[in-house]
Amino acid sequence: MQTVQTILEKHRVSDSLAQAIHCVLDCSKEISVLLQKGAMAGVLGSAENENVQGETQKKLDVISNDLLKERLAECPVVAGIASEEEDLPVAANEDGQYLVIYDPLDGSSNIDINVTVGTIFSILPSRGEDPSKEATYLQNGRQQVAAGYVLYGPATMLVMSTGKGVDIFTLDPTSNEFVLTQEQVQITPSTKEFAINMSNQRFWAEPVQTYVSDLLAGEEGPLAKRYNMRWIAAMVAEVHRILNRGGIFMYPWDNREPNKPGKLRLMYEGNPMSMLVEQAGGLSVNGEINIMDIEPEKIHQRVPVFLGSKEEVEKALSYHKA
Ligand code: FBP
Repeated sequence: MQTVQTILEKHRVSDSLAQAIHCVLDCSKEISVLLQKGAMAGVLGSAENENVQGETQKKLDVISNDLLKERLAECPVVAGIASEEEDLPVAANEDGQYLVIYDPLDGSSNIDINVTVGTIFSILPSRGEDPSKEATYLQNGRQQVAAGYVLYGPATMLVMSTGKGVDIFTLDPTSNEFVLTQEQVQITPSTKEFAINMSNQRFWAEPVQTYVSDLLAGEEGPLAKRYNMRWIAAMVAEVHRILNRGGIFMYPWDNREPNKPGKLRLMYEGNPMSMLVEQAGGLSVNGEINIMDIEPEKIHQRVPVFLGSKEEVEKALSYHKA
């Protein structure tokens, strides 16, 4: 039985980075218990507050955010944190080597209906810069030293990369240990499955309109293939499906708010998921370039996302270049 620590040692990950990762994972185990208790623990429903994105927070958004913030602040190797639920970065330990950026509960709209959600994390080097300053965190996705998510579904699972491939672990409820269950996962290059919120179709730009209508045209259409569709409304669950059986996940720009490039956030959704997808042989782009090559300008900036099976994402990209 191989645990997270076994794999971190196998990949020669430094003790300090391992410490930061274990801090995130210990919090995720507590979040998993809270989600399983749900209404019994009185943690379902809205918190009646709005976050910096103008979204109504769920009670568990706030609880999981505070738990991670408190624990990471106590972890000596962590210089600072940034979160979907925090307007500004939070400085932690002056001598800390790492910045931890996270989405405490991705897929929040699923919490009250007992559907899969997850915690997404991205770890960057602090470079001795001031962790209370937003600029310190504005590093492109290729600077990530680790990225992953914990999926709270029928099983609680961890998917992680430290730049040496992607490994998947399952939380053993008996030992409360994440145990390795899939090693060095690779995404199939081609697929017959796509995920996009079709209800936004009328707002999409022409390349996405054309590509998606060709997907829907099936065998008789220009792509000459019958595609199936999925939408779980939780990016963690979509990416997990793609790591396991291929596919393409899209959340494109749309003209509802023309100046807002899509819904998903670059620093704590786009970049960590892109590191996992690329490390597993897939592709992740914004319609023009690889997401991890984008130079960030703001902690909460948004990014259009097209990720998954390499050949299919290249196909989607070709519609943008046509
Ligand atoms: P949160 O992190 O606020 O939950 O938002 C992101 C997200 O829930 C993604 O996980 C998911 O892919 C998408 O928004 C769902 O969007 P929509 O509500 O348009 O279906």
